[in-house]
Amino acid sequence: MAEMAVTAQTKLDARKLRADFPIFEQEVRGKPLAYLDSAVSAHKPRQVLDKLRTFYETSYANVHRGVYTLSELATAEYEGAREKVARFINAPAAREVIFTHGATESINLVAYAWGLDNLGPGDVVVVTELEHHSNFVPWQYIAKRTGATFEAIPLDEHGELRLDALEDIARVGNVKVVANNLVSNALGTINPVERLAAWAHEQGAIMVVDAAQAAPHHAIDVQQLGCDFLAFSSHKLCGPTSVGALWGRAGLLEAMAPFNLGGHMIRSVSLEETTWGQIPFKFEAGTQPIAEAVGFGAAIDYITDVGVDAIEEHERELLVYALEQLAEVPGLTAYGPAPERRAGIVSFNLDGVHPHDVAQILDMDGVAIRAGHHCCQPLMAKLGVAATNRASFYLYTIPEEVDRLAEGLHKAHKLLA
Ligand code: 7TS
Repeated sequence: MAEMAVTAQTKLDARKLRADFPIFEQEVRGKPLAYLDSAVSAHKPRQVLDKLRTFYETSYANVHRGVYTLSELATAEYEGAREKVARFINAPAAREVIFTHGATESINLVAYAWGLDNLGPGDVVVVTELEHHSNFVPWQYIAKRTGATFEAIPLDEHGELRLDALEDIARVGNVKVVANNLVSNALGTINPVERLAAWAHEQGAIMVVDAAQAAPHHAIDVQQLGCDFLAFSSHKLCGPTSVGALWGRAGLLEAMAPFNLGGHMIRSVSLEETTWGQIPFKFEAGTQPIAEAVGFGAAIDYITDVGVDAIEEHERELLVYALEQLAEVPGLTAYGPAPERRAGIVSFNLDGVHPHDVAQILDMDGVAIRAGHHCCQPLMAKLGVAATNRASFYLYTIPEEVDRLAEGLHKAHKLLA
């Protein structure tokens, strides 16, 4: 096993944190699990699992409905989780945080509820070539539905946005919305969202930030970013699936039509007319993922205790180490910007070997990585590939797992290239 400085300066003790995660107690194909796919979803610590169980066992009821004690307890837990989300992203007010089923639903909410009423012919919707499909397809679709023009900021050869293209884009029409991820799931690029938000506002546009890949690994401050909406999921930051958040400026949310219609989001309903409730409830129709939201709050507590800055630093050290190790694998091409410009994600291809074959060879040794287009087909087209392999790190990733990745890649090269 190679010697390296990864553990020496790290403020976070990944080996110790790992003990919080029951998943690592099992072996895969007779080997300890090396889980290098946290960008797709992160594992759950006991603290979150215990919280879910305790909530169901002691405080569970539907929220905002009963006047009985149990419902009040559940409501307090649910609203407490909303406050945790708000603090986590430095939102000015908790009522600006809407619980959704995840980043995808959060972005669809904005694209439909804001987009259908605010876009039309002559308007321009701007995304980037680096978006996950969930921040690309809804905008492309709503642009088509409304007659707006759809533009994508291109990438340079390092996987960075080409901001010099903005002038040309501004000449296409009235820029009304700019949508970008803060961290790319495919390359790890940390995008210049603050600059894009300033540019969007100069154009009279809103700035929508997909923080699905940023929130687990990179401190977020919506006020500093200067954005208007921000979306992320719980499951990528050690929380339960099926819950996420949308933050939006109160003024915008109040002016928007609802997205889902039904129970709990109304003020009054009659045969003639229905009026909407206050935010955030206007956007939370039906029974919410209540326990999941409470678990989301527990996950935020967990990663806040560890420290998001410490997580980012830990991942960067692993990234630098991984890039060194991967550079020694014959025929390997790695994509993405310099380590200081990205999160703990490495995308690469082995010359002449299909990414799925690489991932299968690694799996034989208990190493889990992702292979595919990562829901970023426009980016794959730009890179001139159909798919890549992707390894991604989190707070529980240890350098030995990177060593096992590198060993597996040497093996894949020998067997298949
Ligand atoms: N945006 C980004 C940048 C993402 O990475 C993902 C999921 C999403 C949005 C959607 O999040 P969801 O929780 O609503 O599904 N990312 C990935 C991935 O990297 N590989 O598969 C899904």
